Amino acid sequence: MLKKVSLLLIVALLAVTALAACKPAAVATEAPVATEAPVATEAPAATEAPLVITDTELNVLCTPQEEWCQGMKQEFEALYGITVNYVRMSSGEALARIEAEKDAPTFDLWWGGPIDSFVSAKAKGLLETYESPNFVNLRDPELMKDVDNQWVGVYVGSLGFATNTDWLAAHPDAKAPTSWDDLLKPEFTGQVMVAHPSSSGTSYTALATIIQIRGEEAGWEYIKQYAGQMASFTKSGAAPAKFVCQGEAAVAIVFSHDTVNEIENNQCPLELSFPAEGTGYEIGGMAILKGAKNIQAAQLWYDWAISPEGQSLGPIYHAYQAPTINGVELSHPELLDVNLIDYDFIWAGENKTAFVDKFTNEIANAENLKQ
Ligand code: S7P
Repeated sequence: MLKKVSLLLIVALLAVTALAACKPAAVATEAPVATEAPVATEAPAATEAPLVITDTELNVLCTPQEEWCQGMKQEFEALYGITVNYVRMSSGEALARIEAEKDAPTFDLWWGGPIDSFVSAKAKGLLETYESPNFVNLRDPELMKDVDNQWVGVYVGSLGFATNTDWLAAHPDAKAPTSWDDLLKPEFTGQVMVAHPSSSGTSYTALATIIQIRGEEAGWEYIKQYAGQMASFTKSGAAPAKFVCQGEAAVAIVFSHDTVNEIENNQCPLELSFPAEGTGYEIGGMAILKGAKNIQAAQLWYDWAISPEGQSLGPIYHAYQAPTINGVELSHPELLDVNLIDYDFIWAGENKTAFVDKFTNEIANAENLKQ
């Protein structure tokens, strides 16, 4: 069940793979295009007629951190001269919104958030099929792309624990947790924070990880005890690291790249650790939504987001997830050099509604979540 994804393997893969053939679209838009747009790494063939893009705007539902959403918007606008309107929402909220709007969608494209939610959205008939020419760039197409081309992976990140080092200094007998069982220790009662799985993809990744490691019966038993250790549940997945940074609790369960961001850019006194018996990970997804009005612009973003140009932007905006494509260096390869479980994204996505309902109805409701 457990699978070690080694740094060496990833680095070797990246090393042996030459800069992947990015197939940028030959584009002619009606809107002004930046004159120095670094679109083409390959000149289009002389006979190839440029694709005429008539869309002038793109509506993006953006699930990663705000700074990265804003950065991607600006980069895309500068490159293609298409206005990007985006709204940032956590995964659970995003899925609920897409479902509620399925007959008249506001958004054209959904970018980011664990693919469990995209698997769930596909099962509900909410996603459009698109076969991107840039699928050839993917490091592991079998894992990182839907079999029917309804979603694709745009980044990878591991789940970890972030412990406040000032709290550790004030509690010399306590240590940063290095197993899921450590979270149940008496010193952590009322000192752990995680988001609620109904709103957050991060938290759902933690829940599905535990059930995959322990099996349904023991997993749910553990989850009941784990929920009893919480100081509170938050709405957004990355928020617990911010609250723990401020000393509101001792330990946060968050994606490890979000902890790195808090340490490196916000001077947070946090120690990053991982459960030695295995931790879950996310593949951040992307999909064009059924009924999208600006389909050409959505396809342009889609191709760009799985090109080396699009995927090398993350660290500029303090996003340290690993790329899903060849030809882009990992900013923090150590975050994947941990004991990752062989996370079953399809199983997790297909069970998402049932597991979230069970958690909400039987363990902790989603009222009064911390923002
Ligand atoms: O902050 C980046 C990130 O951790 O946010 C996404 C996250 O799941 C979205 O927030 P929610 O947990 O609130 O849904 C991750 O995909 C991403 O790596």
